[in-house]
Amino acid sequence: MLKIVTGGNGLVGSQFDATYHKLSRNDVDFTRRDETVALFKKLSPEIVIHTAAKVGGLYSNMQSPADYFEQNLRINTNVLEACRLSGVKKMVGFLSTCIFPDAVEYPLTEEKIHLGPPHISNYGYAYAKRMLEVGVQAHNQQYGTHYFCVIPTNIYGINDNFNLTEAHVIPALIHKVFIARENKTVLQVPGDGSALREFVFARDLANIVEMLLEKYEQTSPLIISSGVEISIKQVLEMIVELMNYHGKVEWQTSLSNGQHRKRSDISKLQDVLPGLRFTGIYEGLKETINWFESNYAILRK
Ligand code: GFB
Repeated sequence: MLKIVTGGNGLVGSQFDATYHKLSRNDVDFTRRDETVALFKKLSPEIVIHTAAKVGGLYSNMQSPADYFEQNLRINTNVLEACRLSGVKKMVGFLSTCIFPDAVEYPLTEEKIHLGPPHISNYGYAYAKRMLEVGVQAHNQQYGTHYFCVIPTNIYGINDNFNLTEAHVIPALIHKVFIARENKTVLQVPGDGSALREFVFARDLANIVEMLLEKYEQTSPLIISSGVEISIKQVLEMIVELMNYHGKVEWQTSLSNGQHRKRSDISKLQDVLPGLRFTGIYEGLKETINWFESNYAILRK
């Protein structure tokens, strides 16, 4: 039974083991319909874990909303159609808790996705991802497929993109602390650190997706989070401690904090997979930082 992972070299895709056939940019351009459909017809997979996307942190999303909208819409439309045309039995799509409405009653639950416009900082990405969820439900209804989406909170881990301008907060801060420590310069951090986030370690997310492929019989989306909310300031303090940085920290408070919080309700996930355990943030940061320091020469930065 062929199981493929799109985005096979990415933060989430790279966590799956060698029993999966990994597809990356070197194999196919998912923004091109003809290439995508032809490849899926050739491989005819039974299961598709679709992680490929144009992703980035808050500031990259604010910079280029059209790129995030256009590329993700193309990728998801092509992969959905290619799955249908090649008879894929099960497909898991990836949304994100940042696609929820900005004005919303917390905690976030799966039913609230479309109850209002997303936060202004990432509406391009958010609407494109919402259309993946719509596309999944429409395919299930019209073609009797069994596709579903997971909705992770902020993901971090080894093999992330550590590019200073495109990256999400944890890889960006790890890289910034590294540079400040090595060059003995002041650590400049955008925002004021007050924003709250829930984080999920990429390896935990991959393990949960595999369990869901076995156990989850429905097609409604599922929020995946550790359920632990933490401030950006607290995350920075752990990274600074773990990386032995003793220099000055300067908050660039003129820069946006993005969404203040994305407090999520994980009861649906807990019903499907009772007793789930997550890697704690301190442990996860330690593993990510160790990997970063030993792979600095070859990692995406
Ligand atoms: O991971 P992040 O960029 O995305 O986190 P979001 C942004 C938060 O971290 C803001 C603070 O409160 C920033 O002020 N922060 C501090 C930093 N230093 C940095 C830094 O050096 N880089 C970055 N990027 N942030 C994203 C969405 O929202 O969530 C994406 O825009 C995606 O579409 C992602 O869905 C999961 O959590 O704010």
